[in-house]
Amino acid sequence: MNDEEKYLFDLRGYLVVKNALTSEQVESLSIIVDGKDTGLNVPKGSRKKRNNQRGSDRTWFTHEDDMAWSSPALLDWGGPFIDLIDIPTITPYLETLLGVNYRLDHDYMLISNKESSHPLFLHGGGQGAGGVLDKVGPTDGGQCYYRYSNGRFFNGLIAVAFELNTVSPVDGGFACIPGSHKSNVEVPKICKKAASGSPGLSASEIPDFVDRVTASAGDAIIFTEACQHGTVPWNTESDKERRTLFYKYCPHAVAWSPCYYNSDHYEGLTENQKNILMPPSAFGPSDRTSLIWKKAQAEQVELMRLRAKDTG
Ligand SMILES: O=C(O)CCC(=O)C(=O)O
Repeated sequence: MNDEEKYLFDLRGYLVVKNALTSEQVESLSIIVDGKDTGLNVPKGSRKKRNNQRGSDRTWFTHEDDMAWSSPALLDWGGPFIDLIDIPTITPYLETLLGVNYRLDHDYMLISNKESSHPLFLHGGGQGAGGVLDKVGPTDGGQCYYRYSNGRFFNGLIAVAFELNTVSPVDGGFACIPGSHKSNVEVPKICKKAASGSPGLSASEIPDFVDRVTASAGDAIIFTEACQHGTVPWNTESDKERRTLFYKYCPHAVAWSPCYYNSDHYEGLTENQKNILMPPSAFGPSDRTSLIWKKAQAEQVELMRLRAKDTG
């Protein structure tokens, strides 16, 4: 992360890393997504409403039969999805923004198209931009923080959003209030407006101080969750589709998701990838905590086995 990027991240709360993925990586990730029965892909022209998220993010609990503390992740799709855990084009940014021994907390894929257009729901930061429904604002106990001191960045959660398709601001996509990760005053009321009974803004209601961010296929948008952000409603005139893979990282002692990864589930992980999949721990990877993780992972497997037996 060079000095200009550090300056811009501190100033705005986000960065676009151009060509974080090669075109081969974009292609292989896209082919896997195409081939999966994710509940996200419906035939062209179908009126069926899409469930537009898939992954281990448990701010959404989609079905009562879902495991409460262990969830399907994009990593389960293997290969290039595993590579993204510590991809060399992104790792230096994570090390600078989070320090050593950060962990992957959760992942998910977001698909936006004309059938899945929702109002913009700004959220993040300590100011509660999303109003009463903002789960990561005022009620998070301070985990959604950003700080820079003694020459170091401190972030409670860093999101890396890999774009598989080119998105232009007129289509929709990521938007944020640049600089809001450092704001001290409550976000203007217009941002909390309820459109059609639910919180959020239609495209024409989005104030000028919300920036729409342009990204091409293969680019990654890195942002601090402390910056007020959200998804611009998809332009219903656009035939394009946005496919974004989110990998969200935090310091090793912090946890956002009630679920954690079990590194025993994934074959061929490097030592570094195993460390990044660590459950939250106040001590980071060490001989002593490794023993605790091993036991916790084994117990997780046993609980899954017992549940499967119970329902089977
Ligand atoms: O990239 C986007 O559409 C924003 C996603 C978002 O709101 C989030 O990751 O919390």
